[in-house]
Amino acid sequence: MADDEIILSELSDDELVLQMHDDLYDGLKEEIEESVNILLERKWTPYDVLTKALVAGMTIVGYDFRDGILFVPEVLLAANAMKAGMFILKPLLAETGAPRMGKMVIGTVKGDIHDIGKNLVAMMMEGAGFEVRDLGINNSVEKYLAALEEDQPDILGMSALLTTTMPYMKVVIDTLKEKGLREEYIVLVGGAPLNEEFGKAIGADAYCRDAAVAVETAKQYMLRKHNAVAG
Ligand code: B1M
Repeated sequence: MADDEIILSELSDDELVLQMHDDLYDGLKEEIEESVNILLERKWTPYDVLTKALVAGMTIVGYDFRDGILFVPEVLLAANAMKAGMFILKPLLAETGAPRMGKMVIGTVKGDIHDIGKNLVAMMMEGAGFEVRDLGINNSVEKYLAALEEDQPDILGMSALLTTTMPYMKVVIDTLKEKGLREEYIVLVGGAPLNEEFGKAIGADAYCRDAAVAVETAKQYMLRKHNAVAG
């Protein structure tokens, strides 16, 4: 073994989290998987592993991609390592035994292939007791409509990470309006380039800054929906 080889299990929690940020940056899938398992063995909650180690690491990748230090191939490797970590956490986050809250259809909009944030929202919603149908990436209005008709969910969630694809959310909402279907669904939108104002401008019910906000917002709207039915 080389003298400078790092034994992940011998690092303190703080050192391990910093090492995970580095390993994510370098796209080291196996190291990320090992570290996720170590933190879980150390009784970290799946949510803390997700936010403090994985999401925080991906944020650093995002800054350097923006600044032209990292390029698409490196970011793809980082994304794959992130997904491998999320794959371990997914069943644990869904295991909360939360009561059935409602149904959601979620997908990334047409022209956009970013799916990490959307996957995270889907995972957290499942963990909170929602049944989630994930339509994946690059969804046309027709695909959203077909899924809504088939599944009759309470909530439609849309994700967009590009300033060029976020206007497509309005295309979907306008089509729902034209078909007289807009009031049938709670429409939640999210993604890094969006904000509250954009959410309002396109006629969504709410903009969700992150996955935790998406869960809280969905719960609030479901409560309102149930109260409206009961009252
Ligand atoms: Co792209 N990319 N990318 N990229 N990428 C961004 C988005 C960018 C901001 C980077 C940058 O330049 N700073 C930039 C967009 C600039 C802009 O539009 N103004 C960009 C670009 C330019 C591109 C390409 C055009 C690059 C190129 O080809 N030259 C290209 C576009 C491809 C396409 O979609 N057609 C591209 C490609 C890629 C990769 C394939 C390499 C990879 C995606 C891999 C994958 O997703 N499977 C990638 C990545 C990884 C990123 C960054 C670095 C990270 C995104 C991410 O996963 N973040 C990103 C930089 C950034 O965002 N700062 C960037 C982690 C994730 C947990 O956060 O997705 O924000 P996020 O999700 C959060 C919230 O936003 C919210 O909750 C999530 C969890 O808390 N949320 C929702 C998200 N969706 C929601 C839905 C909801 C609710 C909340 O519904 C209810």
